[in-house]
Amino acid sequence: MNSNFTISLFLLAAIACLSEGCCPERFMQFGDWCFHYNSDKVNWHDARHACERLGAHLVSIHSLEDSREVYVLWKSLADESHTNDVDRSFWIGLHDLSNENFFEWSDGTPLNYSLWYPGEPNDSHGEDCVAPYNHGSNDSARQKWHDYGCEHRLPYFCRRSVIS
Ligand SMILES: *[C@@H]1O[C@H](CO)[C@@H](O)[C@H](O)[C@H]1NC(C)=O
Ligand SMILES: *[C@@H]1O[C@H](CO)[C@@H](O)[C@H](O)[C@H]1NC(C)=O
Ligand SMILES: *[C@@H]1O[C@H](CO)[C@@H](O)[C@H](O)[C@H]1NC(C)=O
Ligand SMILES: [Ca+2]
Ligand SMILES: [Ca+2]
Repeated sequence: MNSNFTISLFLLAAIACLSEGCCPERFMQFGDWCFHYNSDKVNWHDARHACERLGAHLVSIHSLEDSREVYVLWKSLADESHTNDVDRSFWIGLHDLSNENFFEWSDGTPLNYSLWYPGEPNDSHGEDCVAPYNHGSNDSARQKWHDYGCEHRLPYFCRRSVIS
């Protein structure tokens, strides 16, 4: 390929990134973030490592807005029949693997907001990983979290910042 042409393409891509930010391959931009959704069901540890291999982390949630953003995005990607199905939810980055009942986000951000489903977390048989429960009669109930066994296999969401 002609090198001037290559340089022009590179510049065009750089200008596009400057005006709207941009996401690496396999990510889609939504708001200020790049998201990668994988519908393959894997355990929490595999989900965490898959995100890290992509230069990202499992999503963390710091407000009701964050939660809605992720849940709405998930609904647009998942089959309609997956809503209200606990085993079709998705892993997020919250866990209490280090200290029981001390929940932390895998991306290192502080736990400054929580959205537990009533009665959760209940550490039933040692549950240490967190997902939206995806259970209830409407989206505001379904996006609430429950602790769940880390060995369960769920789809997952990775998130990283846009390339600037
Ligand atoms: C909670 O932490 C996140 C991530 O560090 C930060 O962006 C957000 O502003 C914080 N929210 C509050 C209410 O402190
Ligand atoms: C959603 O459902 C829950 C119970 O599943 C109920 O308590 C709540 O009022 C409902 N919220 C809305 C906005 O309909
Ligand atoms: C604890 O939570 C799980 C869902 O995370 C639920 O299936 C289970 O029934 C709950 N156990 C009790 C005793 O409430
Ligand atoms: Ca636990
Ligand atoms: Ca639970």
